[in-house]
This record gives sequence, C-alpha cells and structure tokens, in this order.
Amino acid sequence: MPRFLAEVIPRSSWPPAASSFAAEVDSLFLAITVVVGVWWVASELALVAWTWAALRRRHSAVVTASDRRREGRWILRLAALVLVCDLAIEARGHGLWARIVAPPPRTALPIRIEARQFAWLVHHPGRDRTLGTADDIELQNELHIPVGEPVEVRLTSRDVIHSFFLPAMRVKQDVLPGTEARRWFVATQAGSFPLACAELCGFGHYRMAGELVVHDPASYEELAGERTPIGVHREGES
Ligand SMILES: [Cu+2]
Repeated sequence: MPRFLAEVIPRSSWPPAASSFAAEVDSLFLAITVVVGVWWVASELALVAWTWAALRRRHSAVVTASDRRREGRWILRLAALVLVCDLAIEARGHGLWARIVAPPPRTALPIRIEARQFAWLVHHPGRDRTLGTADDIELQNELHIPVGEPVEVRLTSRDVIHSFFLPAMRVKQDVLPGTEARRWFVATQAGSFPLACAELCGFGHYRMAGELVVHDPASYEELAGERTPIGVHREGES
C-alpha cells in the first residue's frame, strides 16, 4: 500500500491481512477507491461550481440552444478518461485474479464445507490429509487450518445461496446449491479470525457466524488427535 494512503486510512479499521493474497487485494481495493474517489470529488466540485455560477447570474431559467457538437466532444473526452481509468484498474487486477482462481498447488489441504440454513458444516481431512477416510473430523461453524500451507475449500450448499467469507484471508465465494465452488489460499498468520456468510440467506443469516482458527503446524497436529473423528468411511467423498 502506498505510504500516504497508509497514513490516511488507518490499518486498525481493516481486518488483519493474514493470507498470501491479502496485501495485493488491499492494494487493488485502495487503487479502485482512489480512482473512484477522485472522480466523485471532481463531479461534486463541478456540480457545486456550476450551481454557484448560475446563482450568481441571478436570472431565472432560460432556454438556450445547445451546441450539440461541443457537448458531444466533451462527453466523449470524459468517457475516454473513464475508460482509461477502468483499463488501468483492469491491468492491475487481472494478474492477481488469475492467480486467485488458478488451480491450487498439488499439496493443498482439501476441506469440504457444506453451507445450510443456518450453519457451516466443516469436514476436515484429519491426519492423513485425505477426505473421506475414517479419521475425518466434522465440526460446525469451526474451520481449522495450518499456517503457511495451501488450503483448498470445497464449498457446497444444501439449500439456498450462501457466501463463504473469510475477511482476514480476503476470501469471499458465493456458494450455490447444486454445484461445488473451490477456492484456495495460504494463511500467513496464526490466530483466530471470523468466518461469516455474506449473502442474506434467510431469517437466521446472522447465525452463520463461525470461527477460522489458523494453527501453527504442531497445534494443528494436536487438534487432529484431540477431536473425535467421524470414523465412517464415506465412499465417493475423496
Ligand atoms: Cu448463509
């Protein structure tokens, strides 16, 4: 993030940036905010200036013949400027988005998450790092991952559209019934962070608040030993 922006926008008001993509996402977000902000300020200033100028002339509204060509030229100039800004944002964000949606590294830890009204059912792979085996661990509204390792979440919905949101990881993914969405990321900071549903999915939407716990490698191994595995092999879930 540019230094002057870091001073203007206090980081304390942002969720912690705790994933490998977070800094780049923040930088893009700020670039968009600055571009849109400059246009907004310029538009408001122009509106106030023209209103002020019209008030100073102190005459009632008059109908004047407009110069269509001149108007057209100004509209095209401004539209071209907006397009240039859009393309600059696109150029900056394209590479980042391509990396976010690229297939995960082969070593990524798979975690299956089913959204339903109104909870997240999180299916962890256990010590063998493979889904669908007897040591899998199922928890409600708790997602446990190791720090510094790629993790792939496989998201499905049992009922309506939900949105899987990990603000600290800068991960947000719509979850639709009938299809599986996958997203991967690497947590760079151990700790406890919010897990939320970012889609108004019904009366109990607010209850879909869970916890993401990012463990250091040792405590992640301990967790796999502590929690009760489901102990049932489910065919076809690997
Ligand atoms: Cu929801």
